[in-house]
Amino acid sequence: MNLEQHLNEITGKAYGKSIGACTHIQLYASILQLVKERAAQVPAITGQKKVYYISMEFLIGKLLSNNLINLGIYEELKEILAANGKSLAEIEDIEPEPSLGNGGLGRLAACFLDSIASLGLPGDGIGLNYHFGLFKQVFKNHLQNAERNEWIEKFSWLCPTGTKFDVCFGDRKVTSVLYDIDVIGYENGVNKLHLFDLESVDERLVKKGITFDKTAVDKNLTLFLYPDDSDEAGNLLRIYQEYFMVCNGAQLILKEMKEKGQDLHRMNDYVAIQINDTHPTLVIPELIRILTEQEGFTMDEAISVVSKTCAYTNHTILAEALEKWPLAYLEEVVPQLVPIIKELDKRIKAQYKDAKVQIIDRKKTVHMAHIDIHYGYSVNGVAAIHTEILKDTELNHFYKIYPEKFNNKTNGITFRRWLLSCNRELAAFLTETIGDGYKKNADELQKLLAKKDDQAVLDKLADIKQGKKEALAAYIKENEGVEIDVNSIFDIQIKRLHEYKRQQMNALYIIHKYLEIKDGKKPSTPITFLFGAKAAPAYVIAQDIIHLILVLSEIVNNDPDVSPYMKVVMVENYNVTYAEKLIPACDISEQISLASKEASGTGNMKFMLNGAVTLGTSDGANVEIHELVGDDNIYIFGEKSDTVIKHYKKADYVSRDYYEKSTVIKEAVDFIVGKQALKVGKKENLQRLYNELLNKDWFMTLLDLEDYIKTKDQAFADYEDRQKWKKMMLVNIAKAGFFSSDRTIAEYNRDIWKLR
Ligand code: 26V
Repeated sequence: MNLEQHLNEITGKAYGKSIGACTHIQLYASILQLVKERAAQVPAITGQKKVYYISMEFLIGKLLSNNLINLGIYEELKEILAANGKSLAEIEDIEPEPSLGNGGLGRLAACFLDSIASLGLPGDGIGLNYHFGLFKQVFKNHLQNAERNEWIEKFSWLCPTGTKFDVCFGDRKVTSVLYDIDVIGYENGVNKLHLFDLESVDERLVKKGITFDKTAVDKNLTLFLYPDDSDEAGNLLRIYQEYFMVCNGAQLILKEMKEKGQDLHRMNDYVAIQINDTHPTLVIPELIRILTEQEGFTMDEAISVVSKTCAYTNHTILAEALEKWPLAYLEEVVPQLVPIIKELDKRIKAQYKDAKVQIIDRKKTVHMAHIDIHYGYSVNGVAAIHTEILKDTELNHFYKIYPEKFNNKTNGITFRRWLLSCNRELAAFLTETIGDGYKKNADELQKLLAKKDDQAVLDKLADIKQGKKEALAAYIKENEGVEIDVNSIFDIQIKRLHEYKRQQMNALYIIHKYLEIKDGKKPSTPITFLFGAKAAPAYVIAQDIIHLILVLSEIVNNDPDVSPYMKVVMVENYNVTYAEKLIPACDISEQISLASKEASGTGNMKFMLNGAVTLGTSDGANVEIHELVGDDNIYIFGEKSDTVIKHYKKADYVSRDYYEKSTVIKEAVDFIVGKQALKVGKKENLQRLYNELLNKDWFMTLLDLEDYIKTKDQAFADYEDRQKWKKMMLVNIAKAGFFSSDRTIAEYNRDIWKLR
């Protein structure tokens, strides 16, 4: 049956209508059905060994467009709909975005699932089905408010499976239900994302905003995703959620093994479990518990096979984000695991005298990463510099014991979503110019380098960018009510709000530029400064930084002397869908974390692929971007990681010294608590941020501010040389192939999973 007949059949059965007579919502539901039916025809990916990517977060984004692309029916369907007077783009808008992740870590997991399936590797995701996911951000009085994101609707990608498991928290028993989402590979087979839910979950528990009874564990477990992406949650509920996930995951893995008749004693021949940060660490003691209590394994046998099956990825060196739980918490939530964890700890203590590698320390705190490193077979960082820092400093004690376990896997992004789907115009032009081999072999993007002096190619790249800027401007007008100049430079910083990412440094630049314009020094080309960021509700300074940016946008955009030359926009509720519109439209990609702090970053890769030029520090994957594009195609500034690490060691960074030495810095910082800002903003928030910057500035904003201003001004000046800029765009696109998550996954498979 052809595609049009298939869709007509579905609309006919469901609504008694043909395509042309359906509403957009009816078509959305029908296409969803069609994709599910088509996916069911695609063979499941199988093989002798399978990887399970276990993660508290899968920031999958909307799925319709990607699934159509991966099934190879996007264009055809678009035309069929158009012929019937319908717009696929408008139908895509209807889909709600699930918010099952905080930021980079969750989005990476989603990119990985796409690549695993696209490479034809057997591998499923295991996670949780949060009903309201991460909060929805709403701005009111220049402050962030948090509301629930109701993303689960009648028509959904979630497929009930009928699988149920019991999960015990000591004597308390709850039941899970399992939903699956198809992960459709690009012109390849299908894997699954398994999302566990609590059978007795009760949405009525949620009161105002995102408040709910934290103690009603049998009702609340899968209501929300923790909104902290750095701070230790310090909350029992997080451990309940983590155990709920891994207990279900372990049961699912063992069930699948048994169904295939596989010998549990040789688990590592059939299964690899990739532990995404420390959040799923309890899967290690849980598997050991099940094998010893229910499968007749000795403790030695269980520990041995589990240790050969589990591998750990570290995503951060921020000490405060490495999970440590008081033993007493674990005793309360999962008493059944405590004897196992104690046994694992006892074996380490017997072997190593160094207190730094213990699992349970003197204060009876359990270090989750230590379990992963001792009882897993691989430890990887997510960018070259990050892995080196882990080996040399943060995890040096472990590296000395297990040098062979440590390896780097520089992150990647799926080009299906971050090029083929979000920038169809660029993808089509690339196909026309270098052929479509790059879609399966991203390295082929380098063929574009041969066109570096081809004026028609350069102009077309600039045209595509311009079109995307116009589309973004229209979207922002509609969603934020702000008009932006499509002929301005689009300078964009989009990522979670965190002091180490230094949105506050960008804000200080904006103040500086504002004061310059007030002084009569106008930029040749107007600039639009765009931000998107959610802040953890409990992260006070992060809220204050959002406040400052919103206050600045009010001041700048409403000042008739200045607004023709610059605008500041912080988009509300930044999410994957917004990223897909912002990234293709960007000229300058802001990647300005304090060197050594951003493990990798993946937004930097998405921007580069879409022809933006990076303005960044030597941090995370920026370092590798720099190596690939060379000095002439990137703007690097700021202190290097070794200098920064030394400052921390010696505790010799004093932000006030930088403030006092430089009038430029002083003027910008003082503006935060100046008359103009206080007239628009709240004294409490602005004063607190000002004090923080002057008296603490833990992430050394003022250290790099002058170099940042200088380098950013240079980038804006270079933008005037349109020819030079177009070439930079071309080189960035051409060199982005390395950052395909297909390459990353091929490396995980080659070095860690060894699936075939
Ligand atoms: C920690 C916690 C603590 C408990 C509450 C919930 C929660 C959620 C997340 C985290 C750790 C987040 C770590 C993270 O997102 N790391 C980012 O990982 C990206 C993918 O590897 C990487 O590109 C970013 O540089 C890194 O910050």
